[in-house]
Amino acid sequence: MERTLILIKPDGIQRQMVGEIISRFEQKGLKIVAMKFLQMSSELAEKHYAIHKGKGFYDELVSFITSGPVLAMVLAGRMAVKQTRNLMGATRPEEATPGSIRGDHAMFTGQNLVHGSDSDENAEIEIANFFEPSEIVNYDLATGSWIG
Ligand code: DAT
Ligand code: MG
Repeated sequence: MERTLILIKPDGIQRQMVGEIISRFEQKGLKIVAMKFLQMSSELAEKHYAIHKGKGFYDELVSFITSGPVLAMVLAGRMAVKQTRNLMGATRPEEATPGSIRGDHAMFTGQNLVHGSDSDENAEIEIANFFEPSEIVNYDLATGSWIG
């Protein structure tokens, strides 16, 4: 069972799309194991986006993610990183497939509604930036015993 860190970014909160975005992940079958509504500090944003430091859009990225509250969550499930990235759609909304979150609802790369970890290794690092181990809840869904 893999885990991933998902953020509903400030544009998702401002556009009141929290329910819409979470429901897509739930309907797919991902399990919510942690959730936190917070205003990210610049320190946390710099840590979270450390891999992008030095890129042209880095300052914009940090400033946008700290511009308002975000919803952070840990989702668990089989191949959680890949499954959530498929549901999110491509980074650039004009390349995101219709049916995906970004494909259906985003117009700009800088405001693409949602963050999702891009590898199991990065997921564990990103999860640790936002959650203490004690804030992650271990429980079973009825569907968890399905074979797949
Ligand atoms: P993703 O969010 O799909 O993992 P990423 O990790 O490459 O994409 O980049 C992180 C975020 O940075 C992305 O969601 C939006 C922003 N971004 C990426 N490339 C950009 C660009 N060329 N111009 C402006 N913002 C960009
Ligand atoms: Mg990324």
